[in-house]
Amino acid sequence: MPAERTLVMIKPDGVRRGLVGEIISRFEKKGFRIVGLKMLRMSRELAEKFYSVHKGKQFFESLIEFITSGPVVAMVIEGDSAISVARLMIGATDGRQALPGTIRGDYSLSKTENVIHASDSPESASYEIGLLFREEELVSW
Ligand code: FUP
Repeated sequence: MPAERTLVMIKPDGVRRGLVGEIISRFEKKGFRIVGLKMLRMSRELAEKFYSVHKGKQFFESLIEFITSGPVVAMVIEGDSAISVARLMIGATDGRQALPGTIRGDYSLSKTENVIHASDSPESASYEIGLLFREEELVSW
């Protein structure tokens, strides 16, 4: 399996709670290579694009409000099966159901404030990376 890239993003609750270092560390220790990293505060426009697949759903508005409520830390990680492995590491969407040992399982009790995002397919990975990073901000090493 060739190296793959995926987008991981620590949400505003994770930043507020001081979990940035801990979460980055988990991906590094797993063996992924960080090839892009930034802190930003999402605008409403960017957030609506980022979550466009959820437009029209009943939780869309609260999701946009939450994700724009403070800074996020976005990173692109690279490694074998990065997309599926990162999804395993973050755990189920609802922190109450996410298994202990996963990031959400260890740090969240909520379905909205669930600490972290990771792309769920090759298509969403390339869409989300493209929204948050310019080509020259990604470093191959
Ligand atoms: P995930 O891929 O696990 O982040 O989950 P989804 O793509 O299904 O949902 C994206 C985000 O929408 C979740 F991280 C949290 C939010 N959400 C809710 O707030 N309520 C819901 O019922 C479902 C999702």
